[in-house]
Amino acid sequence: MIWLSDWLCGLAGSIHPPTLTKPTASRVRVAGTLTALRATHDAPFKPRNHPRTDMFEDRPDRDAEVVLVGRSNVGKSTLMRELTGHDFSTGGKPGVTRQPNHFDWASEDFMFTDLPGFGFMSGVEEEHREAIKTNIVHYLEENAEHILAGVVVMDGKAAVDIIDRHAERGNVPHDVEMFGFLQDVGVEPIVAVNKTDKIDDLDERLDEICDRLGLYPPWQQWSDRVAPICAKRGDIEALEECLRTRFHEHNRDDLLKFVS
Ligand SMILES: Nc1nc2c(ncn2[C@@H]2O[C@H](COP(=O)(O)OP(=O)(O)OP(=O)(O)O)[C@@H](O)[C@H]2O)c(=O)[nH]1
Ligand SMILES: [Mg+2]
Repeated sequence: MIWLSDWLCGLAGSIHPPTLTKPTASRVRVAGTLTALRATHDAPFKPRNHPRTDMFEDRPDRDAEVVLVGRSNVGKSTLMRELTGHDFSTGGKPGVTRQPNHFDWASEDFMFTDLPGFGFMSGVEEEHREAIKTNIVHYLEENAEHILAGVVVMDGKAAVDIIDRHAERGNVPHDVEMFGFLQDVGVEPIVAVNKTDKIDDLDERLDEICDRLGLYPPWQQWSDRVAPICAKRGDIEALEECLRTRFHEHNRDDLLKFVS
């Protein structure tokens, strides 16, 4: 079980005994220095891409949303590109996305959101990273009722080692924490295991990831919420299938066209 207080406490929150009291925390605003690219309008459904300066006030008023979350540099913005057909800033160093990239359609009450990464970011002070993380938490919490899917993107090559390293130090690993946090705010997570091109034994790795998240292996049992993808090569079919299932469960078959 993951707690907001833990999440707000440190880079990888310490393990605390469960509490039934939902902690409160003051909202921290981030002064944005980077803005999203404005996309050209050449895709179906009249897409609109908003430059962002604030994680809350500039959120488009959309009733349904799919959110991409995860550590920095795992490939969220690359995946966003594949989902929307439009370019977003990506990079070899963590911390490229500092403000949410929203992508919506003028005629549709739906959007994809690519959130800034958390964890290590090159050239970013810890205080600022904490502020970004706090904003992410509040964004998810405040918009949970609109979020049909919280896609936790992981670097399939590195995730298990990072999780185990944090756990050995007695900390709650970020990915595990985010997975539980989404569940706590009522958003069932989907795990997109990215960079599969760098993984030798994919089944073994997916089983390990499931194990760390408390999903009893084999991973195939969780194919409605664990999706191996390679965003860089445009191989995101497993995730799109998970999203189609999720939309259907939410009686939103009208959104299937966005993931097919
Ligand atoms: N090998 C491989 N690299 C990938 C894949 N997807 C993304 N990358 C690379 O991973 C790096 C980070 O990608 P981004 O999309 O910027 O990652 P991000 O999660 O948005 O990063 P932040 O904005 O810093 O949180 C880039 O160099 C991408 O080209 C993939 O499927 N395989
Ligand atoms: Mg990004």
